[in-house]
Amino acid sequence: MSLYLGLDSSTQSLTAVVIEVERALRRVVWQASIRFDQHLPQYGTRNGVLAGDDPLVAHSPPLVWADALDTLLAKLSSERAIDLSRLRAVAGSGQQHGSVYLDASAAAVLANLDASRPLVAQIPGIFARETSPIWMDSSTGAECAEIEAAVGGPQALGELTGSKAFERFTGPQIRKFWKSSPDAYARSDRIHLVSSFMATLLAGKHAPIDPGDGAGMNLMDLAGKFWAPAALEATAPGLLAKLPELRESWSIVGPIAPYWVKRHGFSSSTRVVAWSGDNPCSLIGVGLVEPGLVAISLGTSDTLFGYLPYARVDPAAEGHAFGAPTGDYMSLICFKNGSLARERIRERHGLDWAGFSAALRRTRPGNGACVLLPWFEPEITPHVDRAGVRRYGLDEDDADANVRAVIEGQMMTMSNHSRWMGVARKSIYATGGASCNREILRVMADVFDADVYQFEVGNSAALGAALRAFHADEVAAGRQPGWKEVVREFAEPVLESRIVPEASTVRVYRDLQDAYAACERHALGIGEDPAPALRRFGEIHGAK
Ligand code: XUL
Repeated sequence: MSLYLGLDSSTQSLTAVVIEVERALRRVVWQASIRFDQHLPQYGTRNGVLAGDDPLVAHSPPLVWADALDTLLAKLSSERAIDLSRLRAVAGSGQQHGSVYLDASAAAVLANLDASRPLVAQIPGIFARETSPIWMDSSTGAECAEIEAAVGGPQALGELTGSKAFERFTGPQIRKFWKSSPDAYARSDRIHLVSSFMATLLAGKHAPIDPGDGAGMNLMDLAGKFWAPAALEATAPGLLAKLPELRESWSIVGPIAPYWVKRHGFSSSTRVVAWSGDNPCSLIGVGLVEPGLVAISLGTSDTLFGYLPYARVDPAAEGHAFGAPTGDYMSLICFKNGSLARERIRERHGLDWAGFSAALRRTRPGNGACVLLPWFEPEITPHVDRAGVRRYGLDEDDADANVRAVIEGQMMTMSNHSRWMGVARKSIYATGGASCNREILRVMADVFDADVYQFEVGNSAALGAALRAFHADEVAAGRQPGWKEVVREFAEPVLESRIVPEASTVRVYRDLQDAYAACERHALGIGEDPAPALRRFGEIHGAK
């Protein structure tokens, strides 16, 4: 019986999913999570991020990710839940865009770790930069403009790399680092993504970057899947020599390093597979290995994504084309104000999740023409660089109305800003932490006019990583398993979970779409007062 481990190094936690794959039996055998704030409080993170003075800056300590890896693998081994000698391969998923800067000592230190001492006691000296900018950082507006100008404009950069310049993308972050700390940049021997850094720790040697995560850097030629010279040149001097290799998602980095074998009892034949981004891994974890469906992940960020057989770039330049772990492509659009916005409303009104759901049940679709734009943090889509929640016709103290408004606002904005993807949205696969909440998914079904399905394993990124480990191990053994066969039985939605849209509510949301878009344009400073549009909506569907 073969076992495969998938790890998901996300913003707030590290999660493991172990799967067992046999011809007749396919099942998840172990799952566990380490939450950074709660289990490793000594790093001082809040929701996985370090506090700072500048609201546009978001950094995390890479040591917390390394510590979580040691802690989680110790748990896997000590619980004796699985027979580690049967673990054939491990792959992983990392929050996208975040970068880790290692100096020239890293390779030797990681290859010679002492198994009698914790990992984090041995690696503080390998970093050329103590903290890592992560995807929530939006402090690189100037660098985005400079990079776009150098390659011939946003459209040209989008066509080359799959996205125009985005503040959280790794290239603009590297450029900012080079400009502000040229000496530390010069000392950076290797610049990893979160994904390739974690794979490096497991393999004890520098791991490659895959095209799924590589496309989130504004540095990779999307069509050719190689580092794009024009983008590198526009970003920082000498960058090519500092980047890991780009290799296919099913590449084997090597056997697991002796540290993990001696310290936690892993088998020295366990293979480490290249890691990818969390969204590319989720694509596999929800079984989107052919065109025609979209998934929505409700996590720290909310993302909407779909498989693409070819690279299709967003003409409105709000979204992205990434590589997919199948070797093809995926489209994605990201909303920063996901779970943290839902939690802010929940906490502000003293509700638990049951109370939050009850408020959704008590309130009417359309919310009596009360609208909320949930920009608790600067937003990625639409681009908002100054945080500030905007309310239209909505009393800040009305708990029920604010609960419905935040969910309707999130679903409206996802629906409106994802039309460019040009994929059918008749069925939506819901994943991520909040996808267990059926009241939230009811709003999703009605706003998108689509059937919505849930999955048994909520963490599709970790499951997708485990499935990728299985796939890569098969490829390494000389077999070529089809992706439908790889995901069979694991990444299939629970059919009985289907939520069907209600025709009368779909009509309400169709009418709200214009009023919502008017609020958004007004809040962005590019549109008129939306009061008349909201009044018209209220006259038809009822006002507060
Ligand atoms: C995607 C994005 C986020 C991160 C965090 O572009 O920025 O979804 O991957 O999980």
